Amino acid sequence: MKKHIEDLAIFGGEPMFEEHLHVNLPNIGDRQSFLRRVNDLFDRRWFTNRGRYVQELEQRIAEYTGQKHCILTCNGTSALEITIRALELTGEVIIPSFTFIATAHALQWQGITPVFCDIDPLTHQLDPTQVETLITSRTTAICGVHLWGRTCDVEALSEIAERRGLKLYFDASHAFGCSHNRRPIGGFGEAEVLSFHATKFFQTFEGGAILTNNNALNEKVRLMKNFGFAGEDDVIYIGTNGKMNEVSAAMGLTSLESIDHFIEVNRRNYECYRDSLADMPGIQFLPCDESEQNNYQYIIIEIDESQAVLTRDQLKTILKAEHVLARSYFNPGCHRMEPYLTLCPQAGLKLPETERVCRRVMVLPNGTSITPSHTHRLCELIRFSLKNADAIAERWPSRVPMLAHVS
Ligand code: T4K
Repeated sequence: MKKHIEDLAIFGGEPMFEEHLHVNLPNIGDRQSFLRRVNDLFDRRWFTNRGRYVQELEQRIAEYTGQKHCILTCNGTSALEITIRALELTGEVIIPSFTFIATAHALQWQGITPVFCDIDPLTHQLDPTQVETLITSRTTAICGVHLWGRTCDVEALSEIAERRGLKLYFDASHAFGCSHNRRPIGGFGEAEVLSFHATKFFQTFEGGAILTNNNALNEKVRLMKNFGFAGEDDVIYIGTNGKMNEVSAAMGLTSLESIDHFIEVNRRNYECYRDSLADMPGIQFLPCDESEQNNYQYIIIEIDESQAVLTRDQLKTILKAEHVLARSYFNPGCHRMEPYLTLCPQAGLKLPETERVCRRVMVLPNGTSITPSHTHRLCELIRFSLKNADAIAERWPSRVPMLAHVS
C-alpha cells in the first residue's frame, strides 16, 4: 500500500497493479463449451443466415427475459437503427445526451434529429419533466436509456408518450438481466434494444438484440435485418445486413450458461466498492436498487470537486499510472460531439445536470477478471488519494509531464 505521496506512480513510485485493470474485460464462461460449439459449426458448415445457434439463443433470451420475441443482430447499434426504421420514425426524437454516442448516431444516420434532454442528477436517467418541454410538432418518439442498468422512469415516459401520441422505445444496452418495478427489462415501450458487445457482462464478441411483444414489429424487424427478404427472391422492405453470425451466437449460448456466475461476481465486487466508497467524503456512489434484479456491471462514482480537492480527471490520471484504466463514460455528452456540436452549439445551456455529471463521473473496473483483492486495494488507493488531495494537488503542475511515460 502507498504510505507517502511519493509512492504514487505519478510521482515515480511502483504501479500498484502489475496487470492493467480494465473497466470491463470480457467475461468468457466455459471455454471448452464454446470450442465444442465452434467445432460443431465447422462440421456442419453453417455459419450465418437462419443458423441453429442464433435460433436457439433467440429462444433462450426470450425465455430469460420473459418476452415474446427476441431478434438477434450483429451489434446494438444496428439493433437501434433497425428499430428506428421499423417504427417509421421521422423528424425529431428526444433522447438523453448522457449516453453512448450510438443512441444519437442511430437516429442521425437516418436523417432524424436527436433532441438532447437533461438527466436527473441523482439517477443519471432521462428527466421526464424536461422531456415534456422539448416536444414539438416534429417529435415522433422518445428514447429512454436504462443507463448503467439502473432503469429510467418508464411510467412517466410511457404516460407522456401516450398522451402526446409519440412512440416510445428503450436503449437497454446496459440492462440485460435487470428489472424495473419487478418486471424484466425487455417488455417496456414498443421495443427494447440490448448490446452484447465484448465489454458487456453478457457478450457475444459483437452482438445485440431487439426485444418486443409486438407481433407485427417482430416480423418487420426480422425481415429488415435480412435485407428485407420475405422469400427467396422477394424483397418487401428496405433492409440491411444486421444478422448475428453463428460464432457470436455460440459465444452467447456459452455466456448464458454462466450468466448467474457473472452476475454473482459483479455483485460481490459491487458490494465491496459500495461498502468502501459509499461513505467516503468527496465521492458519491451510485447505488443499485436492491429490490430489483441487477446485473451490477457498472460501478459508478462521482467525484465532488468541492469536497475532494482533486478533480475527476486528476484522480483518473493517478489511477491510470497505477494501471487502473477507469473511464469517464459518457463525457462530454453527445451534444458536445460532432455533428451535434456544430448543428447545435448552444445545446449545453439546456443540459446543466448532464454537463455537471460529465465533469464528475467515473466508471471503475468490474467483471470476472476483478478479484476482491483488486477492489480492496483500488478502494484503498482512492481513499489515500483523496486523503492526500491537498499535497497531491500542490505537486501536480510540475509533475504532470512525466505521465507520458506511465500510460
Ligand atoms: N447504447 C449504449 C448505451 C451503449 O453503451 C452502447 C455500447 C451502444 C448503444 C451500442 O452498442 P454496440 O453497437 O457497441 O453493441 C465501448 C463499447 O465499444 C460499446 O459497445 C459500449 N456501449 C461502450 C460503453 O463502451 P469504448 O470505445 O469505450 O471501448 P474500448 O475499446 O475503449 O474498450 C473499453 C475497455 O474494455 C478498455 O479498457 C479495453 C477493454 N476491452 C475492450 C475490448 C473491445 C477489452 O478488455 N477487451 C476487448 O475485447 O466503447
